[in-house]
Amino acid sequence: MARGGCSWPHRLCKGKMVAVGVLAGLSVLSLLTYGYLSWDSLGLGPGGTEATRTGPGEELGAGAPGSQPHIVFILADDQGFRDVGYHGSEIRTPTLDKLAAEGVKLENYYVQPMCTPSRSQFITGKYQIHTGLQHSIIRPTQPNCLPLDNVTLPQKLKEVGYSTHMVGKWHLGFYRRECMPTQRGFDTFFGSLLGSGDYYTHFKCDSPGICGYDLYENDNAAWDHDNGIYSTQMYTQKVQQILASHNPRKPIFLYIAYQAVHSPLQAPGKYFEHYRSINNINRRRYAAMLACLDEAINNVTLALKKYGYYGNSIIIYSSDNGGQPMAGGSNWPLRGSKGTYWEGGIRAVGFVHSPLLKNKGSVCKELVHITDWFPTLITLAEGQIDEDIQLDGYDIWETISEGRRSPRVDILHNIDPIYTKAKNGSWEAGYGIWNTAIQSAIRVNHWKLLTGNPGYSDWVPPQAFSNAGPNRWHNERVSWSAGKTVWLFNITADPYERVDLSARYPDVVKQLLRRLSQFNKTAVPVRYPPKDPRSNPKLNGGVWGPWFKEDEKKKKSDKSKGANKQKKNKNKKKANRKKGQSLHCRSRLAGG
Ligand SMILES: *[C@@H]1O[C@H](CO)[C@@H](O)[C@H](O)[C@H]1NC(C)=O
Ligand SMILES: *[C@@H]1O[C@H](CO)[C@@H](O)[C@H](O)[C@H]1NC(C)=O
Ligand SMILES: *[C@@H]1O[C@H](CO)[C@@H](O)[C@H](O)[C@H]1NC(C)=O
Ligand SMILES: *[C@@H]1O[C@H](CO)[C@@H](O)[C@H](O)[C@H]1NC(C)=O
Ligand SMILES: *[C@@H]1O[C@H](CO)[C@@H](O)[C@H](O)[C@H]1NC(C)=O
Ligand SMILES: [Ca+2]
Repeated sequence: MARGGCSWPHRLCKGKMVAVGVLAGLSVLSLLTYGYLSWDSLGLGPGGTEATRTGPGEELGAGAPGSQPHIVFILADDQGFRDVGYHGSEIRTPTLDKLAAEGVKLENYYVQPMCTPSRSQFITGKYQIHTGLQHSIIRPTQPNCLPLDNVTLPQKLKEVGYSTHMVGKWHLGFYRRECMPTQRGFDTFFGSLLGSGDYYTHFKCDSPGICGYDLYENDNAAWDHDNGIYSTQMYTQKVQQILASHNPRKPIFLYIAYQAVHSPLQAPGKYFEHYRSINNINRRRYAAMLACLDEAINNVTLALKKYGYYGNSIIIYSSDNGGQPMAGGSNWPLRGSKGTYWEGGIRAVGFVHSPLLKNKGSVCKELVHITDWFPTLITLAEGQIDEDIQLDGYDIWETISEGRRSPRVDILHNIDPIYTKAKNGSWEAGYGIWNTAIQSAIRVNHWKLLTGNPGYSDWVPPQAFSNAGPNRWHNERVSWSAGKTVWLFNITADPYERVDLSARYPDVVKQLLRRLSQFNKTAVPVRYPPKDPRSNPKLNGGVWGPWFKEDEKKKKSDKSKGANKQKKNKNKKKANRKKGQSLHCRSRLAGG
């Protein structure tokens, strides 16, 4: 029990109580109590193991075969907070607006600031400090992937009879076969393994000359199935095929991770129709891409209805991180962008649409995090959460469906021990509790604390996209002394992070630093290996794909003891190199 006795579902571990309790006057305790009561009412008291829940399924005959809901999880890539009609965007998203309006809008919803981190947390229900992926993204040339001993959501859903399908972008590593989506719980996979690529050709150059093809059907390059269609349309067609060929009386989990609206900024001509007047070329292209994505979601919804899934389905829509203003995305009025721990990087567009919701047409302002889908969906699917998986997510179905208080009072946004670029950071600045050179961020009820260098920190208002070229920004620049390494905000009162309260509430700062320090004690080592030249697609038939061959490993281990010794030494050298490289990692804004 590395996590100090803090286990799901009874999450009121001592550390949390202390940390939160001292933050008096925030009605945290009443929130906690309420959250605790709601656990009780679920029959999930201390040590409770009854994972079966009551809820929407019950009215439709819980336990009866066929009552498990179909789960459709749609993840958009790099869609900014303001890049949806109902958040005031100039880009029209009639489908998203309608589905959200008829469902439950999540308006206090958090994800991680980049692709791999959000995807890893969604699929495991765990923070990055508990999977080793706390630094940056998985790069195509790195021998790294979601650790094979971390249990995934599709694996859990398969256990209880779900048919599991993934369409779209994986970005959780592929250096060996065991890392592939089909080995990590999906019956079928159609999509890409990397973080980005051409929307039509599915080629990607990671660096000059290191290029390859990246479209897969299950474990093989999908040359034969590649008809050069724009990926948003191609993935939607695949979803339609899956739905058409599956029996709707059997539960299905469909994870649709669209490539849109991540760069490169490409869209078919017809989607530019309404946006010719947007002068900023990046924003115009982004608008077209988003328009197409919106149409795709409409097509998916129509297919769910046409083939008989809709009545017993839960559609969850989420962005994976904030928008990248340089690539057309907008997070206004939030601060910062993709790749940062400002709200613009992590506060996301999200909603749930389902005939099974009780409070249809409502707005949920309770704290919800991307790790919460794991326990929520497994519980809805009548699956079992093993007591020994230490989850960071909470079952938030009643919060969403019935408007109850969220059981969640805090979010560890991240601790990245490798990213220590804040030059003036120190243990002193962290009251001897925490080294503020480290990039970290944590939320506890209203409070959010950031340390280190949180990343690009301007506000980018809509006018920034108006007439100037992409190089001329009318940002609201931040004026602070460059040496700052601690910030404290009351996010509820100040969601735009304009008033830093760290000097005014040093005791709150200390409490939050202590909480960070507690989380840090449960962290596993960072996995961020140096690139492996064997990853070059040229050595792999022109395809990005698993390059670490099991046979090779076997042959090696079959050799003499002497050979093994040599190998060990080699590994040692590698580990040292890894350390050196990690400290000089590339910008967080790249990729993801
Ligand atoms: C995930 O995998 C990593 C690497 O093997 C391991 O250290 C960690 O304990 C695992 N975490 C969980 C919660 O399974
Ligand atoms: C949606 O379906 C229509 C009608 O079949 C089709 O013309 C359109 O290309 C589809 N759009 C997307 C994005 O899949
Ligand atoms: C976090 O934990 C690691 C050990 O896992 C330790 O080396 C490091 O000093 C800790 N960092 C802080 C800021 O406490
Ligand atoms: C940051 O450190 C430099 C010296 O390394 C110092 O000159 C500067 O005053 C510091 N800034 C702050 C705000 O502490
Ligand atoms: C934080 O903001 C909320 C909402 O405005 C308010 O209720 C709470 O009292 C604030 N906390 C502090 C310490 O100002
Ligand atoms: Ca992303």
